[in-house]
Amino acid sequence: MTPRTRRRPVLPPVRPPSFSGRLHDARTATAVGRWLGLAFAVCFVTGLISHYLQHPPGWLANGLPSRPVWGYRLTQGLHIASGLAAIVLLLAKLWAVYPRLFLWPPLRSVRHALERLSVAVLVSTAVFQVFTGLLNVVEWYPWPFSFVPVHFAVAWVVAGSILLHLAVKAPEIRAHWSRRSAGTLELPAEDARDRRSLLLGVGAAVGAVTLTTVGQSFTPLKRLDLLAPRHPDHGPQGLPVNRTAAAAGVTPAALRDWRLEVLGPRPLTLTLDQLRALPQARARLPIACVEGWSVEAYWSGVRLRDLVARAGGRPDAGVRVVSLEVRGAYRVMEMGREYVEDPLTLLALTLNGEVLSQDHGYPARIIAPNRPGVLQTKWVTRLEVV
Ligand SMILES: Nc1nc2c(c(=O)[nH]1)N[C@H]1C(S)=C(S)[C@@H](COP(=O)(O)O)O[C@H]1N2
Ligand SMILES: [Mo]
Repeated sequence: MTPRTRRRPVLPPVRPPSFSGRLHDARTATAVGRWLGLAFAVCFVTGLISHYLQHPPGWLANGLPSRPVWGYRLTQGLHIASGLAAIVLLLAKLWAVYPRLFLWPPLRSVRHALERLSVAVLVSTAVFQVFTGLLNVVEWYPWPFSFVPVHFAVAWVVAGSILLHLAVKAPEIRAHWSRRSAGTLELPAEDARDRRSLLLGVGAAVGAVTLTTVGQSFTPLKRLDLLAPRHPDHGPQGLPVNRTAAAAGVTPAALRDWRLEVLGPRPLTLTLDQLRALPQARARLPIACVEGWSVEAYWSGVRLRDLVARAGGRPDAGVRVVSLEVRGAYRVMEMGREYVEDPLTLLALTLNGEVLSQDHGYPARIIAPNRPGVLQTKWVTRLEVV
């Protein structure tokens, strides 16, 4: 025996944690992942629609569709509902795969390192996206950046990471796609029943979240709307208010000398009585807030295109709308030709048969079909034909 002269210090062996739960497997991850993928896909597409309706690129600014009148109501309702469902599904999915965080050795190859990096990007951006979206729904912004551009940019990163993830995991997804294909993989038979229970539980949680919130926009279910911050019926004149006159700095004193200015080739100024004396039109249109609530109401007032014509504007003009509001992101709004031309686009003076309340934009507000709520400008004081 050769005597060892020097002994290397021996580190205690590293023991990664072990997980006794049996459902942290690819079949569970695939089953939940399919629904999560669907929720994210719906959320992404409806989010793009919302974004481009609010911030159309130049070439689209005059070509946005003003029909169907309920279009934005539907897509934004789906955006919020799929986003809320995605929170539950994302939690279930993370539960299914989290033991992989503790893989040992953590990195086996360059390829493995890249794969883990892509999953890290996917998980962090997906969590960020549903988290910021949820807080926006409750109008709480505990961060230094502005919500809309960041939420929009990160959506692309999530979408790209999901596509990459699908590509990397394609063989496993294919193998575990259906119960039948999974049956050939020799997963323990007794897990199947437990997995079914787990998936039923996740489905029930998604159902509960959806049913207790979707009534904020899908009004037939409004009686179940227990968890959404807005109820479609609660507010002055039976309609919620996002920003009150007080919050917008619109004071009774500022309203006393109110006039509507219409700037164009033949500029004019109108008092409220003069506006009321013009031909009035009526429309049943929804207000659909980006934060998820929406509700239909009856509006009446002067067609925007009539006001443009009076100011000598061409029939295909766009309009810039300026509010009396002192500051705020929605003080100035641009409206493309399709909306200006639409006979349902009104400078509304009444809501559900009554003079607009101050919080709903007295004396005059915009209401247009198929537009995000943020663009239904209240307390309008100037129209600029452009
Ligand atoms: N001038 C102005 N108009 C505005 C807003 C605003 O902050 N300022 N908020 C908008 C938003 S976000 C929505 S959802 C609708 C809500 O209209 P309502 O308060 O009459 O229901 O008004 C829009 N019009
Ligand atoms: Mo809104």
